[in-house]
Amino acid sequence: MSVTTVNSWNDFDPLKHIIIGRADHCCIPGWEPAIEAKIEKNSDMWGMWGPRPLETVEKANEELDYFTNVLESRGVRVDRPTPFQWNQSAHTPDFSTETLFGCMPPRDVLLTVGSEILSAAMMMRCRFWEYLAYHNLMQQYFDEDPNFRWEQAPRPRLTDNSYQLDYFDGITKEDLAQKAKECDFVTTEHEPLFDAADVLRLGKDLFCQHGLTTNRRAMQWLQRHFPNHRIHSVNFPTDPTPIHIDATFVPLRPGLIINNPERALPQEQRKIFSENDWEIIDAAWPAHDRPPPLCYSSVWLSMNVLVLDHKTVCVEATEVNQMEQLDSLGYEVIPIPFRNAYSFGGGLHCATADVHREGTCEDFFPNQVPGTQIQPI
Ligand code: DAV
Repeated sequence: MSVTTVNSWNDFDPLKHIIIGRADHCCIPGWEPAIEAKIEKNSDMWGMWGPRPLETVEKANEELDYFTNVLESRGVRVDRPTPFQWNQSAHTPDFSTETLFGCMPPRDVLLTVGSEILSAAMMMRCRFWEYLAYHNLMQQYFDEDPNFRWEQAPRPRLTDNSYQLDYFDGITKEDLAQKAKECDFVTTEHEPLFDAADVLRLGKDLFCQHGLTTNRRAMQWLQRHFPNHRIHSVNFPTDPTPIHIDATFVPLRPGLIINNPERALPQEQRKIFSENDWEIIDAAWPAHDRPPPLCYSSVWLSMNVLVLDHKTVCVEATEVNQMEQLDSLGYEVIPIPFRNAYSFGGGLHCATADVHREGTCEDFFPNQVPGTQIQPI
């Protein structure tokens, strides 16, 4: 047995090894194309860029460390990335950014599929170099696990061609909602772009959220890259700025998914689930009516839970409604204080990336139905 095994096919089989992010030196990004999708013009972060206030970094790190300790006390191996000084400008031949972002939400960057960890082709310029914070860990896994596949999606160029630069000009809430319904997003189809957190892994089937962080071209790339998997495109038309699937559509165990009631999966896309006896239920309502200060995400981080096995789940400690729902579904619920960490890019699922869960690549959807699957081109 090697010291390290990279192997994870879904988000619910018994967890053995995981990466938890760090808040050190995290920055609020300056203007770049599409930033309005993450930082709305009326948000407390608009126009404010550079290092986040030190006391908020310290509080977030305390919560991330506590989360680490809880998982370790349950026998899970936890690794942490190596933060950079994110408050520095960066350049490629195609673009420059004033600051980088951070390495709090590893889930956005690292996609684990079986024995492979793939760093994603992310659409934000300030996140272009973020994968380097995980380089030491990847090198270590490569040295320790002879089966580990250390992979990288094509590095995007992120020129102005990758964005509709006038997308947010004078846009109203209604326009934005309409555009989202039509899958007209601020990012274009110029090159494959995806965040790993848009990919829901269910064994042989990978369900990708089509939104502003993941385009169709990326799904075609993923279909060619994973020829033994079926890549599906799903979208949630009532979400005006679809960023990551893990506060929208969250699997709890084989056969059960919670769906954000404000972002329902359309009927025609539900078929593949119902035809294979998967139940989709509404997630509980968030306990808060607004996110914490300087936060990119919505109140729906309430459902961004980390499942440890089919009977155990970590939930943010103040999300009483979500805890109650999971309790009534038969889970042992472990409360984890995480509101301060939310601001840095997400909840308990975002803040982690799988390295090893027990289990194999199961075929949960033997009855394929037309509608969602990406056709190879
Ligand atoms: O609802 O703001 C957050 C997902 C972060 N990974 C939301 C999506």
